[in-house]
Amino acid sequence: MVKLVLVLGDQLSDGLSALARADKTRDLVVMAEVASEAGYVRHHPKKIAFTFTAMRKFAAHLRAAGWQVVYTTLDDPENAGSIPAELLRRAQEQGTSSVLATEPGEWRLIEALQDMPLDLTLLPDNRFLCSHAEFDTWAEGRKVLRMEYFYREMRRKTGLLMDGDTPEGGKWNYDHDNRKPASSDLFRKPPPKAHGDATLEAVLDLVEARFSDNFGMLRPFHFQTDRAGALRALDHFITHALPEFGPYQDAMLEGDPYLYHAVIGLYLNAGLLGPMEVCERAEKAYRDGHAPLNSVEGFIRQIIGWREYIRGIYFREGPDYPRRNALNHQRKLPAFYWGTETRMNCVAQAIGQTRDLAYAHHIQRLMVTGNFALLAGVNPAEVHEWYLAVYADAYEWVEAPNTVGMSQFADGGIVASKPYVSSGAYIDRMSDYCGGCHYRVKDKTGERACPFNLLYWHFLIRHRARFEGNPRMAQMYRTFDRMEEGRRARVLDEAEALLDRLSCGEVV
Ligand code: FAD
Ligand code: DLZ
Ligand code: SF4
Repeated sequence: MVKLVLVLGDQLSDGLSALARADKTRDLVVMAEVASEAGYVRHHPKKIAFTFTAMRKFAAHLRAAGWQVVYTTLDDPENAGSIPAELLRRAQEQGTSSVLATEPGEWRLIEALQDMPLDLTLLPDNRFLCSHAEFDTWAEGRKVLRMEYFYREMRRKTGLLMDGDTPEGGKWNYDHDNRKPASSDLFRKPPPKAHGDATLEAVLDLVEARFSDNFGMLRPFHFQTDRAGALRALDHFITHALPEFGPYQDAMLEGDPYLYHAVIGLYLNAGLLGPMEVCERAEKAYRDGHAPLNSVEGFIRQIIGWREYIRGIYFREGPDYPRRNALNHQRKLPAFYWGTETRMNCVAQAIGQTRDLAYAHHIQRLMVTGNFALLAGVNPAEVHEWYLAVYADAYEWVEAPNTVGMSQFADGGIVASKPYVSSGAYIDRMSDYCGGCHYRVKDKTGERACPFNLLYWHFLIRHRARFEGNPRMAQMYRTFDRMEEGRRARVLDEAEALLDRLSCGEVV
């Protein structure tokens, strides 16, 4: 019997397990642009355009390679609206009930596929380096699941940057050589822009017609949309940015959204690049003397360490993970996350860039927008929905543990050993944002006091019972307790007043 072979919008890889199991001469590949996937959050228009264009080009690529592909566009009058409904429609059309699929990256869709009245074979996603079983074996019996130890296992498993049984250079982690602040003469050639073509233009028109109310600018559209383009972006990164990747990972600079970041997350997550090929290219750059060890190790750690670890947590913790709220934060997400005015320059820069590019780098996500939401006590489910919507690389398996766990501490400390909170001083040290801000980063109280300064103490004090005993936070509590009493009261009162203004929708 003919089998339907499902290929989702983030499964655009030749070696996908469902394709590997199928018979090209008999089976039928099913791909569909559907309202349910395009609308389960209000995705950034650039993310939708990237996904649809890359899907259409991958379908053409499969056809050229001899596959039979049935492809449903979003505006097809027969479109059944969801992935399971499309599979049912195609199953009836073809007189089959057999479906081969690679496990989707979201519980939501896994459950929807399992509920279909069709004979489903769900295969492991072979594009990751660590299987669910391997992750569980590593996690079993450990009190805490720290990424650093997982990462060492992955180095041993892949052999990347290994010198026999020992890590290259004698150390596993070279982060102490990294974390340089931004200086205004930092300059990197921005990633290559995609050239327009008929497929992209048709999708841009469709997305403009259907999703122009979503937050985010569709044009100019700059992402690559096929494997050849993704490989060009990777080449560009290895040549122009990797050598400085380590030192400037945490830097932020107004007007330079990318600095020395790779800007390949969306290609990796959609399947246009594979994690091993990316890391092998980086390792070769080191062995050829083109990039130093601290940068290459730092980059490889993000991919075989963080990326695989985060996925392991998502699948190990189960479908309720995105709804966790360990700190019982209930505030609504402030409107400025969707582009209304804010006087905080760092936040305005990170969100403005997100609106224009569907991209912000890790420290902007963690220490600016994430930090503010955590300090202000925003409901993590709303923060999660925002991050899932606005970034071109966002899928729940990777976004939720980063947001709910790492950034909002809403999983109670599975991913992060302490909350990622900071006052304005951190942002000032790592960026040039504060110079152009309405607020004064040096002011701890008063009309122009930096909101991060006020809310930092408010956060620590309202969660004192939970965090005071954490050895990594004890010093912060001692610092607060050493402040003069009147000053302590003033800080907390002003923080309360700021939160009230936020609740009333005043510009903050
Ligand atoms: P680089 O900084 O150049 O890093 C190279 C690659 O390493 C990335 O492309 C990515 O594949 C991987 N990587 C780095 N850090 C992480 C991490 N913490 N988790 C997983 N992979 C990582 N990443 C996503 O891919 N999708 C998301 O939806 C996402 N949401 C995030 C939400 C929050 C609140 C935070 C703090 C981080 C989030 N990240 C997410 C992780 C990280 O910010 C992005 O992977 C990175 O910014 C992508 O840009 P880049 O390709 O330039 O990455
Ligand atoms: C992100 C996305 C969007 C916007 N649209 C589609 C779509 O129409 N069809 C599809 O197959 N996939 C789409 N995707 C990617 C899916 O949302 C993704 O496969 C799941 O979230 C699982 O990770
Ligand atoms: Fe951000 Fe505060 Fe600096 Fe303004 S002063 S840019 S709000 S850290």
